[in-house]
Amino acid sequence: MLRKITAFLESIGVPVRHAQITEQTFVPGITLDRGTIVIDESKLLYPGDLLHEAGHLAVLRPGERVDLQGTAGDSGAFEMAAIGWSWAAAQHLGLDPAIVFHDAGYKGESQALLDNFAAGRFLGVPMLEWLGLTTAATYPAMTSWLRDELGVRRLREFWSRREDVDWVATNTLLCGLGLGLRETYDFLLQQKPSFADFEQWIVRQNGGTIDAERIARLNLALSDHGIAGEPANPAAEPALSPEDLAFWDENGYVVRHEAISPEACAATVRAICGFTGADLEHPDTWYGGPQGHSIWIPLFHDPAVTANRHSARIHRAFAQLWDREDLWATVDQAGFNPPERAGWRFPGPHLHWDVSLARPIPFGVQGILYLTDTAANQGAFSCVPGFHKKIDQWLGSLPDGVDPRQQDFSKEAIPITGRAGDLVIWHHALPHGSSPNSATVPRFAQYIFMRPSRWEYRTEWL
Ligand SMILES: O=C(O)CCC(=O)C(=O)O
Ligand SMILES: [Fe+2]
Repeated sequence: MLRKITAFLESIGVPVRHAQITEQTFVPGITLDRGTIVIDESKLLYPGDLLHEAGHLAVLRPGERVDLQGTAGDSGAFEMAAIGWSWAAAQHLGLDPAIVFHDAGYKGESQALLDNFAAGRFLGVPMLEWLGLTTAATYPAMTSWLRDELGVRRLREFWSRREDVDWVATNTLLCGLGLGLRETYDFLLQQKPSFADFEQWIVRQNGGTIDAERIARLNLALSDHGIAGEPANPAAEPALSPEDLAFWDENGYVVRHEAISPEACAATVRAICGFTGADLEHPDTWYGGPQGHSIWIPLFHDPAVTANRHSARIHRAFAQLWDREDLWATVDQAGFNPPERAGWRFPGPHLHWDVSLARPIPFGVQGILYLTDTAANQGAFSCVPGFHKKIDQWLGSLPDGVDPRQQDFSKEAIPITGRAGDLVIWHHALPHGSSPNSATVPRFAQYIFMRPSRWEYRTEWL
């Protein structure tokens, strides 16, 4: 039985070591040393105690487990969680629960505990559920035997990709964790990390910490009923005027001037130059950076780009368009579109849609933040104004077999000029793209938009 228990503990990632224990221990023959369970078989009286101690370890975060020395202690809620955990472990191993809840322990309450569990009154389950280890509906089956570092709902399913996490929830999950889609899939596919390594990578991408309040909001957003996002800032002034909103309705795009400060623009330009190796004084350095022949710059976590995603004005502008405050900022790339020259032609994106053309097209927005003044011929963002109003009807009028994505909108598209710090927001039903830069300086940009936790999405891609 001892072998069975220790093999189980090792299989779930609780380290076990056999050694002579000379000091006095709280539980006979068992002590904890930096998160490892140390067993002295000559002194061990109740092998079931191993499951209780392991239960205490299991309900702590990995970083907290290694702090444990001697005994796990027995603070109320965690004691209940450890009890619920050890009962589930006994069931899982096919052991008589009386081996765990033995007469010598539990201050004489072991029989009462056994009676409760036998009658289906499962103790400690709300706590285990809160820790993400099981659900009330499936207990004593456990979703996971060890508590995660971050405790984010659905993260384990997303990591294992054995269970389906739908596209909308995936986006909310990654936005909430401050992660870009591409970098996350690249990391998972290329590194094939353990779950613990994945969590550590997430924390590193966030500069070493993710605040607990953000995790709590994200967990609510990912629950069946939650819709939490970034909190509203009631003090923030409206970002778009009634005229702006009327313009938006009519044209399907709008420019929010001074969405970020000149200092924030300058810091972001510096970050992009740092990444690409571009020196504004020397045009030869504008080409051949690590981004290759592309205007997309995979710069996701520089402090300057992160700060822009938390701009209150940007949040307000999107909140007005969505008519709700609980939004998450996408973690998207930056942009660097240098002037065309021999050997370097504008690589696109030409006019396109990023949304499925299955009708009706749901509401959705996208955005680009200009970091320097952007003239019409400087690779400006371009779009077909007002197309959001007619797209459904236009799609319906196309003869069978005609691909809407192959139609030429170049005559109807207009370049949207702007100053440094301007945010251009457009309805995703507008054909849009960047454009060739025939000016003498590059266009610097950051792609940013915000969405609620849930949004309407067509699974069929047309
Ligand atoms: O870079 C641009 O101006 C357009 C980018 C674009 O197509 C997009 O962000 O979806
Ligand atoms: Fe696009």
